[in-house]
Amino acid sequence: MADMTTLIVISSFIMFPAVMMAQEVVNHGVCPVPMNKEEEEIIKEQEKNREQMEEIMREIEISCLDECKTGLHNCHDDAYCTNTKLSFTCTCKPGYNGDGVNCADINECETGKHHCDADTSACYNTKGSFKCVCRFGFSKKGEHKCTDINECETGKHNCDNTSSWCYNFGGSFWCLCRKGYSRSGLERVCTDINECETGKHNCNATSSLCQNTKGSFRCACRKGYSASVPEHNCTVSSCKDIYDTTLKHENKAYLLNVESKQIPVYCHMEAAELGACGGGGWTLVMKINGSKSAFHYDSKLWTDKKDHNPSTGKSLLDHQETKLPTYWGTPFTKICLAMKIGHQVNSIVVNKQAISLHSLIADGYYRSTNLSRHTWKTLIGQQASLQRNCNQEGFNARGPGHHSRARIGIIGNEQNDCDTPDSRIGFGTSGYPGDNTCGNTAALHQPDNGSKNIKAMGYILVQ
Ligand SMILES: *[C@@H]1O[C@H](CO)[C@@H](O)[C@H](O)[C@H]1NC(C)=O
Ligand SMILES: *[C@@H]1O[C@H](CO)[C@@H](O)[C@H](O)[C@H]1NC(C)=O
Ligand SMILES: *[C@@H]1O[C@H](CO)[C@@H](O)[C@H](O)[C@H]1NC(C)=O
Ligand SMILES: *[C@@H]1O[C@H](CO)[C@@H](O)[C@H](O)[C@H]1NC(C)=O
Ligand SMILES: *[C@@H]1O[C@H](CO)[C@@H](O)[C@H](O)[C@H]1NC(C)=O
Ligand SMILES: *[C@@H]1O[C@H](CO)[C@@H](O)[C@H](O)[C@H]1NC(C)=O
Ligand SMILES: [Ca+2]
Ligand SMILES: [Ca+2]
Repeated sequence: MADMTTLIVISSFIMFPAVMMAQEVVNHGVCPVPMNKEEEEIIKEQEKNREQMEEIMREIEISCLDECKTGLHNCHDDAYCTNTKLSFTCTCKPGYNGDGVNCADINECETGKHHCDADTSACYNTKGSFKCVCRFGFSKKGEHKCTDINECETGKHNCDNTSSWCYNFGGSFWCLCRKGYSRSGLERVCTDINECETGKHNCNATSSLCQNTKGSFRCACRKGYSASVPEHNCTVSSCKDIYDTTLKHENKAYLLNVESKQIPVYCHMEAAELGACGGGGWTLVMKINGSKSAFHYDSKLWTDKKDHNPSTGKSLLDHQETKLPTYWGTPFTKICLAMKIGHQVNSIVVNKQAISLHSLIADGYYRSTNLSRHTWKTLIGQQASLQRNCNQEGFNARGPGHHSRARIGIIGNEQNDCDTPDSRIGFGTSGYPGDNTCGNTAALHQPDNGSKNIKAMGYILVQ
């Protein structure tokens, strides 16, 4: 609305000729819009008619005066001024309340007219608006939205990876203790649980000793016990283990832990029946009938890891053949080789250390022993007969061809080489001459005690 001052200024202009006045109006900037030609013409024509001119001027004044631009309005600083034909209007800007002359900031935070998600942000009132300020642990996403910061994925966490793992949640994260670690009280860090001290272990005190480790513990086997798989319980895995850990030494089958399986195996504890090998805890590996072909030199039984009649491995000096998992699963430092011919049992000891008997034989490579032909002959007794030369003894003893061979034993030849051996004493034998798989064979090519084909029951044990 035009005020009094404006009206006084305007009325003084009316005294001047229209052209001049129009110029004045422009110069003074009262009406920034210059009059158009049509209006000038009208004013010229009507110059002499004061009444009419005043009328026209009033029209011009009204139409050209923009109170909003001239500042001749009383709208509030926080209002929009809108020029109208006869006047102007004041409208409070968005975010303000009032009639336009008086405008007051709306506190959206208090009135609840905001879009801030209370879970992730806080409303902050500003002049004319408001802000959603992200809560701790949240980051801005869009104008009014905040989302959780995944500290675990972005690596902005300080969880120790060994003892804990990062768990993300809205607004923060937490280091959850891994298995084997715990938090004492309100501590942030996870520390190793000493299972051995707290008694939270399952080590069998008889066979093992608890040892604390970071994040876990282990049961270290005591002397005489072993675990074929590290995390398994310590058990007796050989007859020697049992011999060393028990007072009563009975020759019979015991449960042994072989290749992590519990199997009954005959243990030779006391020095009865077996001759030179004596006692001390011999573990049965094989029983071979020299009349049968199962343990022929070329049989897979020497190279594979499959048992053969394992149920008959619970006794010793009988006539049933067997091959037990102890062939590939039992380490030893010595081998007992025994042969039974009729009622006579003879045995010899081979001092040889290996992770298994299988490891000495299965690959087919010759491995020597150093017992002497005389010692090998004691397995047979007075009847033993061998040619005088070659004398190759040990594991996988054989010539280049299909003459006498022995998986464990000695081969002889009449020539001074090992090309065509025609005699042998041993286990897992075959080739010219004869058909036995365990015992003594000698062809009539200058053997030292005549031609022989002695088929024995053979027994192989390890300790
Ligand atoms: C954290 O430890 C786990 C096993 O506990 C492992 O698989 C992972 O690679 C480790 N991560 C880092 C970053 O070291
Ligand atoms: C602990 O080991 C010994 C020897 O192997 C065994 O005789 C005993 O039964 C075991 N005790 C338990 C609770 O398993
Ligand atoms: C070890 O022995 C304990 C009892 O002494 C038994 O509870 C546990 O299952 C055994 N663990 C294994 C792997 O054999
Ligand atoms: C070995 O097997 C043969 C053939 O089956 C049998 O006749 C013989 O009695 C067995 N030998 C012994 C010592 O048991
Ligand atoms: C075998 O024993 C003899 C003496 O008994 C020794 O001279 C020889 O070096 C030994 N050979 C091996 C391979 O041990
Ligand atoms: C040869 O064998 C016979 C039986 O055939 C035996 O009586 C004798 O003692 C043996 N001789 C030798 C030198 O081994
Ligand atoms: Ca988070
Ligand atoms: Ca621990």
